[in-house]
Amino acid sequence: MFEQLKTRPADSLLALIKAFQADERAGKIDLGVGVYSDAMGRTPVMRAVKAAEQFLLETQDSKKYLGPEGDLQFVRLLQPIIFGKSPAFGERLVGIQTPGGSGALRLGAELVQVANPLAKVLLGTPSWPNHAPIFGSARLAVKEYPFVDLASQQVKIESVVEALSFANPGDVVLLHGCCHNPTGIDFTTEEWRRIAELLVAHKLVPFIDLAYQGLGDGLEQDAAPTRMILEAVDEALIAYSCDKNFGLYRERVGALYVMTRNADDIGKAESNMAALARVNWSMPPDHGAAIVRTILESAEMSAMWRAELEEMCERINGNRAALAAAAPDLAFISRQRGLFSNLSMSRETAAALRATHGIYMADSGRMNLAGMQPSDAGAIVAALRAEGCL
Ligand code: PLP
Ligand code: TYF
Repeated sequence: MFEQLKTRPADSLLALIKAFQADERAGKIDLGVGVYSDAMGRTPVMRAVKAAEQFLLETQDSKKYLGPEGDLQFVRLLQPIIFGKSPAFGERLVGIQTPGGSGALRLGAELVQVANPLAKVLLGTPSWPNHAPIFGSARLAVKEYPFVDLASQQVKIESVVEALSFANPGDVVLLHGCCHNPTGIDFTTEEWRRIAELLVAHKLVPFIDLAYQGLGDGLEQDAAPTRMILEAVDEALIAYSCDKNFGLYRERVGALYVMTRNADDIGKAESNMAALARVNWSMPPDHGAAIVRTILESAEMSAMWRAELEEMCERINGNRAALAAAAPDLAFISRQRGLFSNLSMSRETAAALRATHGIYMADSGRMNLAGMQPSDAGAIVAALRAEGCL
């Protein structure tokens, strides 16, 4: 039967990892896949993670099954970090541990499909390349609309307003909670307010993807739009990832939270989330979530984590400032947040930046600002000039 299969293209972002490794030039710069690297160019295991792993090694006395919900203490301890202390949505919120933010997106998509198979998912483009395939493979119709104009690096707010205004009640709106991937362009507070009003007016359900909390302006600031949206609407989904802000990428740590209209619906949502987890992965992998739980249970380890996350955030914003200072045309980079900015360029130009200059960014022109050093800014700007991008 396998002869029936058609060969499919590799994920182009993940393919960049191999291409970069294979390049033997000394001055090569990796602005490809979205992982953080430090001033030494390493993606270290965070200090608090090492401490928690040590603690788990010494104290964990069983690896018996936890169940499809995973580590519920992990899910509970993340809640104040994401949602704050407001009791407003407390009893209408239920969460489940998932394999990464990707697992949360998939589970949330399937939950929507079960609850309302006719719901369309509105997706602003460009977006993370996995968004549309995840919703599509959960058998939901995806409706894309232009979100950003890369040439001007501006949100197309009228396009967003139009997309939401013409949506049907019950349609789902995918929103990046902070640190938009791939553009680094987040809505202003004013734009978020307008979106909240449209969600309410047209009875739309926000599905917030929060994969980079703490890597934009800090934990609290990065959560503010999510909290504001949740205050405004009746129902919502939140796909959360700890893979970037705890540096746990390959451990696959995330959670899906669902906010229901009233406390009566909580049990229904909870039982469906567990049932969908069972048919997808039965139970999520434990180790990464146990690390995060251990950190959040300890005041000392939490403080270590927060301090290192702040260092990471400052380093990224320092790299942004260095690029902006090296070229006036790149001033917008210092106003954008998170790991990414997306320059407007052709695939050929991105390929030339790799081949001629050893500067690896996605074919789309997306660059990972966490992959450079401030001292690389001059070389990056020179290469962009040589290829006619500036
Ligand atoms: N959502 C966005 C916007 C992302 O960039 C990523 C990155 O991988 C994810 C979700 C998924 O995160 P995870 O690696 O936890 O599955
Ligand atoms: O956008 C990125 O680079 C990260 C990592 O299929 C990633 O989100 C990229 C592609 C993919 C999974 C993770």
